[in-house]
Amino acid sequence: MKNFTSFADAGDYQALLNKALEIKADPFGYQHVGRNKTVGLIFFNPSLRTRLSSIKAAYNLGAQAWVLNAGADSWTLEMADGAVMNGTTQEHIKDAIAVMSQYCDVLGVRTFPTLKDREADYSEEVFNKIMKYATVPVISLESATLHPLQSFADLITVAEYKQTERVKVVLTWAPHVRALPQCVPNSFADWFSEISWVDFVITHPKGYELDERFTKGARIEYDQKKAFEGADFIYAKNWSSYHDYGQVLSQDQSWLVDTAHMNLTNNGKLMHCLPIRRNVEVSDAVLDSPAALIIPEAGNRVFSMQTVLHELLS
Ligand code: SN0
Repeated sequence: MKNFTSFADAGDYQALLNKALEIKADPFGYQHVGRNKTVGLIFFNPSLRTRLSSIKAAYNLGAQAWVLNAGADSWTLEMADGAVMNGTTQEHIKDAIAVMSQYCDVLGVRTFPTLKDREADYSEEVFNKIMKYATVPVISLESATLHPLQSFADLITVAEYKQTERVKVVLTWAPHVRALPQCVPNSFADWFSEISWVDFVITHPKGYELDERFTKGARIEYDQKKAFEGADFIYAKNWSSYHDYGQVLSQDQSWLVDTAHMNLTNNGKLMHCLPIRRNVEVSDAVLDSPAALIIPEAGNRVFSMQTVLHELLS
């Protein structure tokens, strides 16, 4: 592994998953790998789980971590190549990232989509610029289009809770009050469409089709109730439209995942990456039931990060 930005970087996913389960069973057993190493983390957007689980992962591995909130804590960064910097931006991203690379052995980066310019977002303009200027391995802490550490944590969670050899995993669109990125569902599809022991189904209202580069021919079922039948895992998430880029096309409350929905499943578990708008995306009754895996799922963010750090620092 050279960088970690998508499923493709995971290589042999089953081997990586086994490594994560090994590390989880003995979280402090690999501290020789992180000894005298520094993990840098730069955030261009808010974070709770990613920030804290990354610090905890570094700590478990015997490494140190620092965090920079770009913009808020640093100089205002210029992104445009060749800019005449006589305006409000104070430091060019090329200098900032090259300097930060001097202060760490691996750099985690969070960027977000504009949700306005699909071309800029889906070419990962900002993230790729950072990759170009970094001189240490880069980990995506969520880019404009993907969130691979979340998907890897989701894979760990499904592997831990599955009761049968093969499982049916359903990614369902859920309502929301704002326009959200497609990163989490793109990434979930990028990973779960590839897992040999998963029957993967995506369900959403018409118009919410994701980029086929990530869904890779996965089954789409527009009837949510039909999709839920026999499911072992329900992964709820809102996203804005990819085709009608960044638009909210529906707020249909019948898509809210409630107990009646869960009763259609095979005693299915409910997953969500968090943060969740309770009683908008999923009902309290489901989120507070034994079917909900949201807390252990968030806990696994430590082990997806720790495993990736282990691979990049070994
Ligand atoms: C992020 C998203 O990409 O959907 C979380 C990613 C881990 N969620 C939000 O931005 C939610 C914001 C809100 O207003 O609820």
